[in-house]
Amino acid sequence: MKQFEANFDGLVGPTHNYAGLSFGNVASYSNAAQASNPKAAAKQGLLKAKALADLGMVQGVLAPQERPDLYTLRRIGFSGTDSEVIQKAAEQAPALLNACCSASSMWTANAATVSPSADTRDGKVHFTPANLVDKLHRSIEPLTTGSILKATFNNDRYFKHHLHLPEHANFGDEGAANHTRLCSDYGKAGVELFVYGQSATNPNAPKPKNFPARQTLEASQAVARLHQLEDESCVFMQQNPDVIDQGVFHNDVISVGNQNVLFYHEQAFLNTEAKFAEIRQKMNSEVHFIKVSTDQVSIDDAVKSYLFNTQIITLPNGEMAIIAPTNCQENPAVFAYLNQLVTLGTPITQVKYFDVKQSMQNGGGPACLRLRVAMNELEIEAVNQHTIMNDNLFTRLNTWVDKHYRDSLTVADLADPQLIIESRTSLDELTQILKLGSVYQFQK
Ligand code: SUG
Repeated sequence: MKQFEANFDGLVGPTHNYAGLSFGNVASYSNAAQASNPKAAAKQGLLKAKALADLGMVQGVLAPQERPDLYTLRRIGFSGTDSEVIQKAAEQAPALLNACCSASSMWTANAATVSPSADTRDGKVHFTPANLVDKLHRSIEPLTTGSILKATFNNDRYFKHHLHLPEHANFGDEGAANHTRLCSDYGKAGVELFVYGQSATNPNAPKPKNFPARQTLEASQAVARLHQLEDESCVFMQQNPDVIDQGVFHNDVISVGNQNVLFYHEQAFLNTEAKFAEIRQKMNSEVHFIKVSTDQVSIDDAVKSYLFNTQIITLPNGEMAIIAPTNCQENPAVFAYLNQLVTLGTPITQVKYFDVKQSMQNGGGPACLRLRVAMNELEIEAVNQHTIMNDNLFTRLNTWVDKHYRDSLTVADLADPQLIIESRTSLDELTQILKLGSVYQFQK
């Protein structure tokens, strides 16, 4: 049976804005209070997704969440009509209103951790939504994420959906951004590499000094248990706390893997050699570890360009391509490195650049915008087919964005009561296009 790795990109929601909500994420902080362009952001995302579909990849989309999140605003004591709730929050607690308006569900690498059926004991594809407890604006995502995943992967025979982990810092979980699957072939059992920022229950373990470590070892272990993974096919590796303190808030800002390739910066991890030996032993087949040294690309350049927040994809002809943000072209050291990389004789033979600057300005590159789901043909057939990208869906989604999205949004605009009406109208239409059913129901 044929095996694929599908990418499910998050559609950018109509409230995409720059509110500086993510301490430790350099781009989010440095672009705070700039005007955003939700329409351009959504279209940049659609172009990338469509280009991957045109390359012969299985490409899907995941719906955004309803924002402003009136359910949360009411839960924390703002009452009255919808517009009164928004007005009171804007006057009394603007920071809380901002947190309830973020379109951050677009970064679907943080939606969930996914284990393909080839790795799990019950032979199902497992999904655990990330609890995202480290950031208030993201901690309100997981319940709706779970609904959207169930409506997209809506077949109990093939897909197993778990509840997100307990909402406590000990179980801080950021999903697939800290999870990489290495394998010889998508359909064969692989090694699931969980990269964590800190161990919550060991006070003596290394941890960053300035910025938060969003992923704990305990969360990664819990996900591995839930997903019925064998110990012999899991590796738990710690991120280097020094790079977290330089703005590497997720592992996918400093390393990325695909099949038998792990592309990483030499400063990415702790105990690198010992852990790579464990990966080699558990893989039992060849692994290409492609190391980028500090001399070639500094951590600062890696964080600014998002060299490692690229997608490595296997094209239908078996070659691998890197899907990079145009920011990599604009950074001389990174561009020189990528030009050289494709000549080194590794499986990576080409680089394709995409402008995703609207997302990049909030710290989200190409890899943040997608959730990877390796599936066989039967599993792909069991996915909600209305979410799969093709010419027709691309046209419909572009028309939908043109109709509903603004081309400028400032933080001050978040107090506009019209925004929730626009958001609901657009999402009502989207749920019909994607045939999702009532995924936002509990938020009402
Ligand atoms: O969680 N930015 C997101 C970016 C997530 C990137 N994801 C991965 N690396 N996989 C975050 O920090 C910024 C929102 C704001 O400031 O308005 C934000 O949430």
